[in-house]
Amino acid sequence: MAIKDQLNSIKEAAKKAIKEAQSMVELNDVKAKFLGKKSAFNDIMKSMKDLSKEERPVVGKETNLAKRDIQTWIDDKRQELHDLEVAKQIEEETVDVTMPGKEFHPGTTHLLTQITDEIEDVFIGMGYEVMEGPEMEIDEYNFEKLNLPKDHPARDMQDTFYINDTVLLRTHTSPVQVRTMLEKGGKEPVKIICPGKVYRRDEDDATHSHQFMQIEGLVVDKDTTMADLKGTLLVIAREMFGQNREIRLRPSYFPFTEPSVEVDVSCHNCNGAGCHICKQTGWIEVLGAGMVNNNVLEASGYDSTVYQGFAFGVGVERIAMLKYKINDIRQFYTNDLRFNKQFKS
Ligand code: FA5
Repeated sequence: MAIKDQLNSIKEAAKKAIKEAQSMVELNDVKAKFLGKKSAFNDIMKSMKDLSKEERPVVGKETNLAKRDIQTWIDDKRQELHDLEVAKQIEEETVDVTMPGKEFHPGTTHLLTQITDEIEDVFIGMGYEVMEGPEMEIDEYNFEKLNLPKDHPARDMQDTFYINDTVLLRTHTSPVQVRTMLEKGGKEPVKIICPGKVYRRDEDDATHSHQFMQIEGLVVDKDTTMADLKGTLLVIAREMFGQNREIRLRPSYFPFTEPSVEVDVSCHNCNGAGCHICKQTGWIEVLGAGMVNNNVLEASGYDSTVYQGFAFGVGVERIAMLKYKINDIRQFYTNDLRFNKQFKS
């Protein structure tokens, strides 16, 4: 067969094979077969030596043109296969906007954490430091240095989980106040709030839990008066229950404060007119407070002839229950999502 015919038949075979290739892999095989080292073109090139001087450049040129044509067809086919693949991928990845969407349930902070954060923010704004301490505490800090020596009858006010004779689960966050005063060495002023979990051997019921949260505050300085305490309590009451609230102080007793007061806030539900929440009195008892007892100042290294202080303590659950009309404290601790989800932060 003349070389020209041979070239034509190679081209025809290549054209057919390229057309039939279904994938890149098959196309690469076709390329190897027709343009690779062992292709029919190589045989033609080898037989060039038998050609005349005049024929050689002609055949060489024809061979190169044939190879170039095949390469062009392969390139075109490659593009075609690539386009097909992209089209298929787009088809497969098409979003069906009529399909029902997936629901996401982002978490939220617990209501008790939200209230703690809100109160912390108010106090940080007034220059207070937020202090924390251990939940497992020593008797000395939880009671003794707070003017509650062993066998003091007022210990009955806080029924306690003892771990041994000297270690207990703290019954209030007041030991953090003791720790802070001791750390300051009786010299520097103190202005702190202490949020945290506390424990008491109370029977669980609608208003009592064996574990609950408190926030206590302590200010110690050289000119601290009951008027400062009252002003601070009014700020807290208004931040928690609305700017129209008023407070009243009633005499009370805490071993660690003298004088001591119970703090009532005018009812946020009826504005003081009387309703079921305030038991028709117009007032709700919210906080315990007082001027720091001299014995407490002295036990924590402060000279009570130079320094005075005030302190207050509040139950976080109680605030949440009043604010959101929650009637059972156990709701906070059962992790019922239907309850928790109502309080999105
Ligand atoms: C105290 O714990 C004092 N340390 C607070 C204090 C600090 C007074 C500084 C004066 C100066 P009391 O025992 O009243 O006080 O508790 C404070 C609050 O904790 C209560 O008003 C109540 O809201 C909450 N509380 C007490 N016991 C429970 C309980 N078992 N479950 C839920 N909340 C409780």
